[in-house]
Amino acid sequence: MIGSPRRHEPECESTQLLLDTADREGAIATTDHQTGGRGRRGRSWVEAPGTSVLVSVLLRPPPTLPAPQLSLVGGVAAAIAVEEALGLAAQIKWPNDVMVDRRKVAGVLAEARDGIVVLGIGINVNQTRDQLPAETRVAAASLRTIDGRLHDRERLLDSLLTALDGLYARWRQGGLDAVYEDLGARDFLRGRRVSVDGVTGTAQMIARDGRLLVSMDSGVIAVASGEVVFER
Ligand code: BT5
Repeated sequence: MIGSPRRHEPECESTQLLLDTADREGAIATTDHQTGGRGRRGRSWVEAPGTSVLVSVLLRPPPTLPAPQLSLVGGVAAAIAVEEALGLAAQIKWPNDVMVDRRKVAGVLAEARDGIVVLGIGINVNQTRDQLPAETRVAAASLRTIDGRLHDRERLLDSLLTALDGLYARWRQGGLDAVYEDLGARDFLRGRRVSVDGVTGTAQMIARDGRLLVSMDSGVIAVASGEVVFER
């Protein structure tokens, strides 16, 4: 079961650093504030203390399954938790952003090391507009800036872990195909003009293997990883 044991620190550098190979699968680390929160590719994740869900989960995925798919699995879990809290639809912007109203409310980071994957999820919950980072490539939002209400972070964490537990079990059994219905229905980029590492085209869909299909003048390419900028 994902969620225990749980280690909570009032403050830490990053919850990603609180778990290691000695922990058992499903162990989680949480905090109220990170001084060195991590995004992908050396970027940072920033939040005002006490406003967010910040959690890392230790997973031991079978070596036969592509670990990068876990960022999509985590994204679906975060989207479901956000939808339960807001009563609004959330989307997944491939490969790791959770969007509501075209704004990023959550980010996912899957870090593989020594046979384990540490899956980190950050959800913006109770930040005011002023407390959200301003200079982001994708505009940021919190649940509070979306519906004007304060949300219970522990309850959100609970629904996140429940969703992740179910999705991860399905993924272990049947790969991305087994969770694809929940993923494909929330594909934010589908049909949008995008640039992937400098090349422009139209995003078709997240393929069943987790790659992003983009149609370009030269044909359809499948992108395994990269930075996607959407234009409209
Ligand atoms: C992510 O990276 O979106 C992954 C974020 C994962 C955070 C969790 S929190 C728990 C665990 N512990 C950690 O240390 N990390 C994980 P990326 O796609 O690279 O997005 C990072 C970019 O998003 C930054 O460069 C900013 O532009 C922007 N950003 C930073 N903080 C943000 C926030 N709170 N809300 C929205 N955007 C943010």
